Amino acid sequence: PAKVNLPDPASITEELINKYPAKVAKKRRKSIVANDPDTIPEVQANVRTVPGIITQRGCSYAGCKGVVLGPTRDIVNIVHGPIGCSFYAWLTRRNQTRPETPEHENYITYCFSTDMQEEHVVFGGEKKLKVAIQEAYDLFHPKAIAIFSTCPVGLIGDDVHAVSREMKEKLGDCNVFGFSCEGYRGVSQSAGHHIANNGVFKHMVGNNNEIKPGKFKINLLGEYNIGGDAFEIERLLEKSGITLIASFSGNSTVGAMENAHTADLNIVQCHRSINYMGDMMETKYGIPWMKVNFVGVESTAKSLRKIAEYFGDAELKAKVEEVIAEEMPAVKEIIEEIRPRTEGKTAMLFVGGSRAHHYQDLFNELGMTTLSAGYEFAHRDDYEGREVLPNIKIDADSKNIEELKVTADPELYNPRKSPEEIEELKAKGLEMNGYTGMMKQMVHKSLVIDDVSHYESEKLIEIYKPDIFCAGIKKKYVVQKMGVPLKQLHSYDYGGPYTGFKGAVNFYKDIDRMVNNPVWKMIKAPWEKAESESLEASY
Ligand code: ICE
Repeated sequence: PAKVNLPDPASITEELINKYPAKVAKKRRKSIVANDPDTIPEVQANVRTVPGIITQRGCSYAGCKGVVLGPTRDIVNIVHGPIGCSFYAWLTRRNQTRPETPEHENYITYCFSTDMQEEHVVFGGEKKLKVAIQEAYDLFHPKAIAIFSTCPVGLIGDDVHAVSREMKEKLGDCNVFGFSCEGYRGVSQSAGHHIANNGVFKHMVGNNNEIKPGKFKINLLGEYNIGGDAFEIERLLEKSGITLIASFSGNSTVGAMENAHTADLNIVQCHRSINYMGDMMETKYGIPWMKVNFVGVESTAKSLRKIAEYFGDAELKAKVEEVIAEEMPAVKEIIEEIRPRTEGKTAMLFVGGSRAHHYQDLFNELGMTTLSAGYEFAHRDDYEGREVLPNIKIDADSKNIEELKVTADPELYNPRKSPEEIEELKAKGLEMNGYTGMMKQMVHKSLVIDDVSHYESEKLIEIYKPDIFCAGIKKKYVVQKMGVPLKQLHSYDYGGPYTGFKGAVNFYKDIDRMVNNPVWKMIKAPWEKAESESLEASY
């Protein structure tokens, strides 16, 4: 990264919190830390947001239905709850999918809800849910129907699991399963990820034992195909001769997930939402997992090499090198053209539980420095890059993995690598089940902030005046009115893909256009306006 002279983080922290009441300031201070990549400090994360502070977080239902299950095209996802919960989650995540033919099932464009009314909240909604499942089945005859509980469902005690079991039995050829992912569970969507993983693992993985052809078989965990990201990764895997058994869950199907236990390696792209699945598959089936990152060209090349290293096959290694050598020149050409215009510029990233870290690689490639970054709902290990025991228990099924170890069926457990082989791979620098973490990649004195509040982000912009701010729709227009372009790193603002080699080129071009657009200098931030300038006068 370029050398920048960062202001003193301690005084900035004070400026960010000095307007808060003492108790709030005390709590927020623990989530705002000055980075030291050599001696990584502790960051408070995954704790309840202080009421009254405007957070960017979502809820458990969003994490379960929207994030993990939503991208699978042939599951009918029925939301049990008032219509708003479903309507406002309808296609907003830009997860794309590509059915084999136009006739193949694709329910992603639909919005299924039980449309719960006051009457159902008072007298119970199970009957209505059964009718909805029957109706969806009669209309579509899907392979699977998943039920998602919204807040009122938990409050009134509708048993979505019992209804699912009953309907599964009744329908016979349709897998029906439910999730207790009421929005209020846990402190953010992170709890919903875990609930989703447990359910997908329990109800889907292992249902289809068919052995697919392929020498190097993997699953791609935590790639949800936003803006077509998964398409680019699929292209690179295929070109390298690596067989993708299942994706969880971008551009994926029920059939693929049911067959996932036949793969020999799990690679994990999103480091927050799905590591549970990696752990469970390793415990029950003996499939090792490792983190990868297909955001950034250096990381993409490294990830492909990691997969080749895991399989240890000379031919695969050669093929991967060939692919990298073939793809790189086009990227180099663009970066050489763009970098002189982006070099030395600065960025801030406040996104989700994984991307605020991964996208720093692309900014580094553009010669840009990240001044401040943070996640909305990640856990301490995602920041600190080391094992951290949970400082707060949030997951309904957090015992799951331990239980699984006890009940793992020895008949199913087939370790793909012996413990000695795993140790050997680790010695070679392969981070099996490793901890990554954004902080060791960030510059000294940069500010790391968990669950940044709206007020804090406005202050940050005022103090640092970054060249670009990365967050989501909730911040976009506020930030842009301050004269700073905002790149949405959830939905990509209609752009993407940004993964792999082709995606990196898309990202470089988009960022170049944004940080070098003169229009931003024409907007005056509120604090730049003269006292006398009235609001009307600026329009
Ligand atoms: Fe993982 Mo928005 Fe995806 Fe991450 Fe996760 Fe969410 Fe997407 Fe964001 C996601 S699964 S929906 S990479 S919940 S963009 S953690 S917040 S950074």
